[in-house]
Amino acid sequence: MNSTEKKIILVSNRLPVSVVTRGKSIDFTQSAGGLATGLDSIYGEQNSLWVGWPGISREKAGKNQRAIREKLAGNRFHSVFISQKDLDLFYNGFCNNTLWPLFVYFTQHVKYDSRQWEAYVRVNQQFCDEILRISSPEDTIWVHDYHFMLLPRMLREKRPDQRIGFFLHIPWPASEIYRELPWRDAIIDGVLGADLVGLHTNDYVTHFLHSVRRLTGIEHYLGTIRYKNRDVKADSFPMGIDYQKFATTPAEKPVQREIKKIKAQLSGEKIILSVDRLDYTKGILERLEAYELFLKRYPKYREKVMFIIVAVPSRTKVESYQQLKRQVDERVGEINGRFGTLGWVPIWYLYKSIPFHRLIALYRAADIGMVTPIRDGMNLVAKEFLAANEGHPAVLILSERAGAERELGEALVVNPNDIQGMAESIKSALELPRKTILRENAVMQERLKRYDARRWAADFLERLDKVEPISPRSVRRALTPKIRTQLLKAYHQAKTRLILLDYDGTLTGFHDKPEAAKPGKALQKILGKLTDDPKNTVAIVSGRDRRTLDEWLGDFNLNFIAEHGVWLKPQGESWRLIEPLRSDWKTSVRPLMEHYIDRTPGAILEEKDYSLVWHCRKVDSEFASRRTLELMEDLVQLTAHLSLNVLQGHRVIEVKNANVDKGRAVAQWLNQRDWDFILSIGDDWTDEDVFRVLPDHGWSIRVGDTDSHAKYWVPDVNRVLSLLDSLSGRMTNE
Ligand code: GDG
Repeated sequence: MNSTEKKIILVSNRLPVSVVTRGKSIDFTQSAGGLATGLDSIYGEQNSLWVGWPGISREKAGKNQRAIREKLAGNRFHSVFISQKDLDLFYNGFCNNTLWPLFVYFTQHVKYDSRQWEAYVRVNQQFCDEILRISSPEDTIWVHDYHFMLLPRMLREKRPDQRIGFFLHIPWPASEIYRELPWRDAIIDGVLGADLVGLHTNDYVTHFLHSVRRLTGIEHYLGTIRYKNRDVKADSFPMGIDYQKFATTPAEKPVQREIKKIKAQLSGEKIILSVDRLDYTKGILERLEAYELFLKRYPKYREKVMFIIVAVPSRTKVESYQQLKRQVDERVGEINGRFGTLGWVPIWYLYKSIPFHRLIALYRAADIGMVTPIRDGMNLVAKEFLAANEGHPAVLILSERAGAERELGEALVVNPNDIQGMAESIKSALELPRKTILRENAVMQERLKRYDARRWAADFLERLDKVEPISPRSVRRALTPKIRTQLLKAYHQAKTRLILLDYDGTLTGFHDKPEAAKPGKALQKILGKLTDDPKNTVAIVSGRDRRTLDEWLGDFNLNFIAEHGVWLKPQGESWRLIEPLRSDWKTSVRPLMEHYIDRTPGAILEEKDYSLVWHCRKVDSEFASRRTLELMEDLVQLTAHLSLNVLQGHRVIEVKNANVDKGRAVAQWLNQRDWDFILSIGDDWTDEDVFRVLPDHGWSIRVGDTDSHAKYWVPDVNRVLSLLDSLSGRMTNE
């Protein structure tokens, strides 16, 4: 591989191989698990590098670290060694004791431990540093799974233009569950560092977008979220398998031999098979119960069927897994003891990982595949089972809670908690006509063949390539360092300057309570410097009431516009109305708005001299949007014959006299003279009225990248302050 070529960097917790050291010898074994098998089939075809943990702690690898790294590098695997302490706290801890159980709805197993969270941050940072070291900004980085949900943001901070994808292999839970996580904001922010967020099914995408909206208040548009001035796209990509491999391997000799061996040990019994990691989400105990009920209900099938359960050891250091292992051992023993006869064992139970060719032999030897997880992001076993049985009448019993069910609706679909239903489905599967099975399977096999692992990965990477995090329009309008320099130059050359500044969201950030946005020291200093310059006329063009502006900013040589243009106060004069206005309409509008306040906990009513404002910044965002819509409709109807404007902004509705706006108010200053330099900065729709009336040579800047009449945009309040600060400084070449 040419190191200067663009690479695709895959990042996952485990590399697809694990290291085993015995004394001086270093061996590698293939790691089992959905992610490893899925990506393995596409890896190698791309110019790629796979970054992950090689399955051995830093301490255990000891002096062998270098040798392991070098050996794996030959296969384009880049090893990141994790310390034993972090493996406990990060992997066994935060990943498998917090994120995993929460995301698969097993809240009874969730543990919240801030030390484990700190380790999660630490290991994400460790991977970030390593990736930055070995990659270039042109590479595409594809981060996988719940172990690295902070990584996209960490990378983005260092490399704003890097292409970053994130795929979650487990479900994204309903927002009500996700909200339980103490670190929910950091995790959402972390994931939104990516350009493209992939999930297995549309349900998970919906849950993800819902969680984003509830926690950040940001709405999506057709799956695109505008976050921190970038577009992040969320979409579903149902992971496929290497279909050809699973469909052709059964014909191979070692597999055929293995099938014969299996059958030779039986006396013609039908085989029911299940293959999973030993995990509480996989529904193994419920499946055993269903099998037991089936044997009880239908004695004629005793000695005619047998159940082969392959349970691959998984997360064996986690207490809940150890407990599950004991329970499964016990239940298998009970069922075998109760129903077994001298010549018949109802369950063969294998607690180990088996070689690939034996797995395929089992898939092919089986008559029924029972895949009944309580929750599963996708479940590849179901797909592999079907692929291995092309032209062969094997029935798939599939849980409706596996992501795979969305593509495999022709299977016998069951509710994994419905023991009776599952017992009945075993009977139905045994009695289904061969023709029906082949017909239904063929439909599913065709689908799996088309959208296989390669298509899945290619689809994701192509979409990632197409995401335009910043639209061409935004690029054109961004206040780049070059334009900033031109602005500073124009400012310094001017003898008369007019500076029109909105307050909230422009000079200070938003707060839940409108009164908490008092100017801080930094802002006071900047305003002091700007207003002390005799060439400057500075006006605060705000929606706030007169009293607040006087109280907070009255000591500066400022001009004021309050209540979105209702009140004017030129410097050194007193407040006056822009024109005679009426406020008697308030008596008919106020009761309606108060009614909505009563029905919307957290909403508040602000009363200004000539306007009424409904704020719902503290209200849950979905609820807030619903109520805002309803209130808008009622207000528009109520005010149809009054000379009023009903304006909807970001979580506010303001009712005010028609024809009064900031644009009209600033005319007072704009028309005073021919200004050499005019600058207007604002962050919302009320400021658009100002941008619209500026003369051509005026500089207009909107905070945040949205559709606007402003010529330029800056991302946040800090950029505004730094710009204003540099206006009052000396001209530099920044
Ligand atoms: C996670 C999500 C999602 C299993 N036992 C043996 C063995 N395997 C292989 C199977 C299959 C893989 O492991 C298991 O994949 P699953 O998808 O069924 O489940 P998870 O490991 O929980 O995977 C899951 C997946 O990620 C992909 O996104 O579908 O929802 O939980 O490929 O063949 N392979 C061998 N011997 C075994 O004993 N050789």
